[in-house]
Amino acid sequence: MAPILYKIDASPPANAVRILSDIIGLELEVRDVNFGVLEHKSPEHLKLNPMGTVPTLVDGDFTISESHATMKYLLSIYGGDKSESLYPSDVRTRALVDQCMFFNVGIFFIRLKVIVLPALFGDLDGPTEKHKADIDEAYGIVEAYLAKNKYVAADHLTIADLSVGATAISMHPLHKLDPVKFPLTAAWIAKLKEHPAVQKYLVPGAKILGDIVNAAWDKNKKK
Ligand SMILES: N[C@@H](CCC(=O)N[C@@H](CS)C(=O)NCC(=O)O)C(=O)O
Repeated sequence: MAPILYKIDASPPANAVRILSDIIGLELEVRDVNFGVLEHKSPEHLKLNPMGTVPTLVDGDFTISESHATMKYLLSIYGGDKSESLYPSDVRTRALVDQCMFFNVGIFFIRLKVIVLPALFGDLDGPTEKHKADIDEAYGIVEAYLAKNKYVAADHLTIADLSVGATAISMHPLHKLDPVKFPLTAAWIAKLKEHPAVQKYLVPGAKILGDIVNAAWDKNKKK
């Protein structure tokens, strides 16, 4: 039976998991979670994932949430010969992949989340100057990683690119990346966008997120 992925199309971390699944040829049964009625905070969903977030994955009798942990799990079980390049076993390369994944969890994605959730579920009517400065700082960190390797953690694509890339591509419609200030990041994003799985999930997902959040900002401005 295919693992079940609870997701929304607009979710960058859910799209990172879906891109990975495509790359390793793993079929997922996807189920939408209705954020409009707070289904992600329902007792049923909280039982699967106490954080009340997507993505959440159910693989038989095993449940895992948090996209970065989920991607490592899927690679270990289903990655086959793709595992070594996507999450290299060389200790230092793997440490650099982890570094980028933790940067995404703790810094980059959070800087997206703080301009999205308060717009959808509160009164935020656009990113403040502080939000924008924080996002630019995070773009600068990605730029510094890319000054060392062709991709964020190595000279080839790893799962770190899927996670950090999902945030970067989804952030762009909310606070544009300046290609003059961050040329390496702009070129890396353009390269990622050529990938068929990125085109299939992330490019449309980022557009949906951008449209929803921009509409929420406009609506909140009129309050
Ligand atoms: N670090 C987590 C973040 C998950 C997350 O925050 N997902 C968002 C959707 S993109 C969500 O479910 N937000 C609802 C909430 O935080 O209440 C991951 O990578 O899975």
